[in-house]
Amino acid sequence: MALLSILRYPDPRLHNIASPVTAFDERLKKLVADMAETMYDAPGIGLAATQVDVHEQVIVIDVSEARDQLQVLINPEIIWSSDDRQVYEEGCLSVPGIYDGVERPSRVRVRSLDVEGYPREFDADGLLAVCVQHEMDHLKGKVFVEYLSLLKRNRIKTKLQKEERELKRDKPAMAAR
Ligand code: QAP
Ligand code: CO
Repeated sequence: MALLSILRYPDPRLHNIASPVTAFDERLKKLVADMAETMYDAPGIGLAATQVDVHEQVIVIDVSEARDQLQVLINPEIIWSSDDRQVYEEGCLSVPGIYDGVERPSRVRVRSLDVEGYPREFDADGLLAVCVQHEMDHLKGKVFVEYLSLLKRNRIKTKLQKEERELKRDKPAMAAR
């Protein structure tokens, strides 16, 4: 297993559209295992392949308290959404340190494949519903900050670009120690 590096907003690769998975092979199993390890290490509750620069429809989620309920969604589709909506304070491993409210349908019905390629269908509400929709947005090239006002999004962009510059500037100094 290996930790993967996570793309940070506003990296343009976060806007790539993911292709469906067609081969349920060892390579897919390794990608899923590495994504799960990366999510647990972060720690996060969800990670889409887009965020680790792999543009295929693969998502890992664990919203459990004990961190022992890994869900793997391959080629997911939302086949029903509720009319009622909820606002949830979202964050994202690709947008570190930023949290803001996003309104989405409260409940969704999801159809997806597991890592072996077998279909599954489930209903999600609460945090799981938020997480599934947030991660599926990543596969379509959408980051949660795109639901916020242009003013907020530009502030977030500027802040993260500044942090990125500082990170890069600190790297050579660390190597020289
Ligand atoms: C998406 O997000 C999500 O800023 C998953 O410094 C978020 O795991 C779904 C994280 C909210 C539903 C509700 C974010 C970790 C993790 C940060 C995450 C950070 C460290 C975010
Ligand atoms: Co995210």
